[in-house]
Amino acid sequence: SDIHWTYKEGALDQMHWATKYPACGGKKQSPIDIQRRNVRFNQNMLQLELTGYDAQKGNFRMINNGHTVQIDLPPSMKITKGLPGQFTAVQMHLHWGGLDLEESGAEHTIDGSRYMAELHVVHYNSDKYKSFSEAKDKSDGLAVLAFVYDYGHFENTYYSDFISNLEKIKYAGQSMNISSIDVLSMLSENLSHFFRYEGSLTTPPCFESIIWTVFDTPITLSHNQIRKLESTLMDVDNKTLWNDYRIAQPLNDRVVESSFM
Ligand code: 1SD
Ligand code: ZN
Repeated sequence: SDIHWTYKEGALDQMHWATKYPACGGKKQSPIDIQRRNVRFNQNMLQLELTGYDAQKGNFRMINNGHTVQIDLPPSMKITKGLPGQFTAVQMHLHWGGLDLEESGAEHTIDGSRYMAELHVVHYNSDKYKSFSEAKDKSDGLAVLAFVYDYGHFENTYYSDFISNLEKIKYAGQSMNISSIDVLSMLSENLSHFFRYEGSLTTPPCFESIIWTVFDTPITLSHNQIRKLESTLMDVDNKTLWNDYRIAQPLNDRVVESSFM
């Protein structure tokens, strides 16, 4: 069938993903609720080394794919230390909530509370696999860096271009090229405090292939910036694209580790 998956509406909403995508019913799914009192501090956990994350010039595609806004990243961006092997960046995208309902839209929750939005920087294991598509369904295939967003008092000027570009890719399928990107500046300031666990893609087909690193320090955006993120893009049905997050999945027998006490 060509019924399209959705978050909340229609026949294939998130409660029913597993009927078409069996992995979505697995035991190591994402996102999860991170419970601080249950995480295990791992003092041997290595800090991440991010190479090529600073300002890059080139031609990068920014696309409204109907589920999110995605920026394709250059292969010169890599995680060179801190994970089992080298992981090469592929793309980054966001998940957010809804303006009307004032609903928050991060995917990972922390002690049950949900931040406004969440950034995912997706990488594949380039030591073992030739491409993202080869890696995406392998248990050691992918690594995602996740950052939550919170309200701040000031405009985050590292997001100004990104936010104003949303207008230009309003409709599902639209894309544009951007000529520079500075991902490092778009992350949180504290990269040393994070949680780590093994999980899955948070969208169908939900492959259990991701080493998740969820940072503790939120990135802040102004109210205006968050409002624009929540209200500018349209989905495939030409409705406002919002609340594109999956609810927390059972932890089952997994343990979440932390890099800090
Ligand atoms: O939602 C994304 C999806 O768009 C795609 O990027 C996938 C990687 O193939 O990853 C998921 S997520 O788990 O990074 N949300
Ligand atoms: Zn995502």
